[in-house]
Amino acid sequence: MLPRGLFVHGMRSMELPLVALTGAGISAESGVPTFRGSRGLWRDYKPQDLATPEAFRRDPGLVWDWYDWRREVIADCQPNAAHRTLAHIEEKIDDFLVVTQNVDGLHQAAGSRRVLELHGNIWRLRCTHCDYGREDRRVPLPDLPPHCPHCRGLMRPDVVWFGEALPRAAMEAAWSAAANCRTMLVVGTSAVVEPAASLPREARRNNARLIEFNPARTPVSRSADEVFREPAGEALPRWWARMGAGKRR
Ligand code: BJW
Ligand code: ZN
Repeated sequence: MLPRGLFVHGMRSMELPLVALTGAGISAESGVPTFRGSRGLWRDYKPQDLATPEAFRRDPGLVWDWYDWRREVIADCQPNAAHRTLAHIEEKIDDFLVVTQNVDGLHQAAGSRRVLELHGNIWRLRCTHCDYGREDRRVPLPDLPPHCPHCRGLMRPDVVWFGEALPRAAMEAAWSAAANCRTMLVVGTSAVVEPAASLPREARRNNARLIEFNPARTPVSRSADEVFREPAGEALPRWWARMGAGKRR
């Protein structure tokens, strides 16, 4: 969802001092499972069985069981120090923007308001028939799979599956932010899923500084100006404290 007050086209000429691109790793310390890696969701579940429109058409009950379980996991999670640091940065730096691939809503729970959600939000449901959508935070959902109150069509999680287009306004705003920022923080993403993975490249192409926070190496690492090989909940607050103290390197 595009945050109120964010003008997509107006941003083209506006230089943004700082933008953060976040992925599942930023929520790992909150207890939200990541996708890839030895303990990621894709170790036990196949993306093609659960995170594609074909999988949903084939077996909506199976897909909903998985999302209902993930909603229950996320419902017990709280934002961590990394989410809170980004919310704090928003209070201090004009036009600071979080571009997230996450669907968990933890940035907003931490207090961030300028958040672009590229892959949707797990707390929203939308009808596959009439496009009616609503937020629903009940866990577990009472009737699975849920049906639309207006047309009785099948409701789906309002997230972006493989092979689906990203929400256009959010992607345009994210692209513009990448092209116009001076520094991009790349936090907790394996940076392999397109088109989000192209955002740091676009920032770099436009001479932005890239600062990566990730315990593991990623495709971003080779072009990053600074890398913190640590959990984001530890490194990001420390980095920000250093910035706040005016100790820029
Ligand atoms: C820590 C940490 C700590 C751990 N602190 N860090 C070009 C080339 C090749 C392929 C494609 C291409 N263009 C499109 C594609 C296909 C596909 C794609 O990219 N595939 C690749 C995987 C090969 N992309 C798509 O299909 C996209 N759609 C699209 O392009 O459509 C085109 C189109 C246009 C017009 C009409 C129609 C179509 C859609 C992609 C949707 C991705 N969806 C998912 C599921 C969302 C819903 C849900 O949650 O269920 O999004 S998949 C999953 O991956 C999820 C994530 O947002 C996304 C990215 O993962 P992320 O966030 O990076 O997590 P991980 O787990 O990969 O990494 C975690 C990182 O954290 C690791 O690096 C750890 O080290 C680190 N970490 N602890 C900091 N404490
Ligand atoms: Zn409907």
